[in-house]
Amino acid sequence: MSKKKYCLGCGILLQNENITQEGYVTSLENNICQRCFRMKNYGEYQVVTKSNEEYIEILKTVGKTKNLVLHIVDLLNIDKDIHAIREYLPNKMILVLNKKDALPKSVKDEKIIEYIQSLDVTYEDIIVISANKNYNIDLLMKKIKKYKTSDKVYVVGHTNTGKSSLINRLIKDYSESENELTISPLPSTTLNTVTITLNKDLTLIDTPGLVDRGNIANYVDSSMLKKLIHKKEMKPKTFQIKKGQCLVIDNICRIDYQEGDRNSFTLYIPNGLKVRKMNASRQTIMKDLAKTTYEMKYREDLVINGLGWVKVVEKCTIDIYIDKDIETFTRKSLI
Ligand SMILES: Nc1nc2c(ncn2[C@@H]2O[C@H](COP(=O)(O)OP(=O)(O)OP(=O)(O)O)[C@@H](O)[C@H]2O)c(=O)[nH]1
Ligand SMILES: [Mg+2]
Repeated sequence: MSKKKYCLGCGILLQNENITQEGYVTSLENNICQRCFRMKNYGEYQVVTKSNEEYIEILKTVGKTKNLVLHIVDLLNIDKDIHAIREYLPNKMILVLNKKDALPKSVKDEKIIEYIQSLDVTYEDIIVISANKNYNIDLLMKKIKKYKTSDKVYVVGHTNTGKSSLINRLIKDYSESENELTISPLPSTTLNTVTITLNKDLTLIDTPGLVDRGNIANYVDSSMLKKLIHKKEMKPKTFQIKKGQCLVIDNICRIDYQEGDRNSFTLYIPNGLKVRKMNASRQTIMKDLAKTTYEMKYREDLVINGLGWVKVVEKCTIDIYIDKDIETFTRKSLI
């Protein structure tokens, strides 16, 4: 019997028997599956729905090792429950806050770290990086060397936080390897653990990531998905708003200002999305959207999972109309 072979892009077991199943290749000579091939070469994305039970099993296995773990968090989408992953892992961990390039340049790393520390997290260290723009990668490498307990280091986090992008960056900067993991704007790109040997002292293990059902990326078509990508520094949009007015973000959601004094709303969302301010009475309710009411306190963000957030300065009451599957929540202002 031939030896099992796994996709070098996403970790799935390769097979040449069923074209509709994950891991399909026309020939077992190939090193990457057809799905990865299409994503890498044509930017054609194919959604795969993963269950979290599988990922939790992976985390438990990681938890049994004494190896260092990098917990990758997307700064544009800080997990509502940042502690969830930590609960499975007694390991030494570094919290890696990724995608700094997309935040306004005026936001200082120290401020972000202070904010995260106020959430009562316990890590050996916290670092702000950009995998795409190569920011703080050398410093991260120093920290990895400082805290690693063996040559193996695991990379975990929610889906889409940039785990594979970070590993690709480390491959480019610190190894001779030509290997490249598959990355995409869709959640669940990586399907299984993938082991990458950077050098004789360091092997990184990529993992698929915890699925966030409430993330907008699960519910939009590929043209909108492309609009949600942050290629450059975000340009926040500020609106002065009063009772009876509303903001409409593309065809995604509508936020009504129900109660409160004159206020200022700043939107931290991808640059390509259109925002219109109008009178709520003139705007018919967008079809099939669910309404949620929030009592905003002084300086809070209304977060739309996977899209961004609205910073609200004064306390007020707002209604948001959005697809019922997309999660929204409030937090104290990040910026
Ligand atoms: N702006 C910005 N985008 C990034 C950065 N790192 C990753 N991304 C983007 O984030 C998206 C997800 O990247 P991946 O590397 O596939 O994320 P992942 O955590 O491996 O995702 P899964 O395998 O699905 O769990 C892609 O669109 C990346 O281009 C970064 O430093 N800055
Ligand atoms: Mg990945």
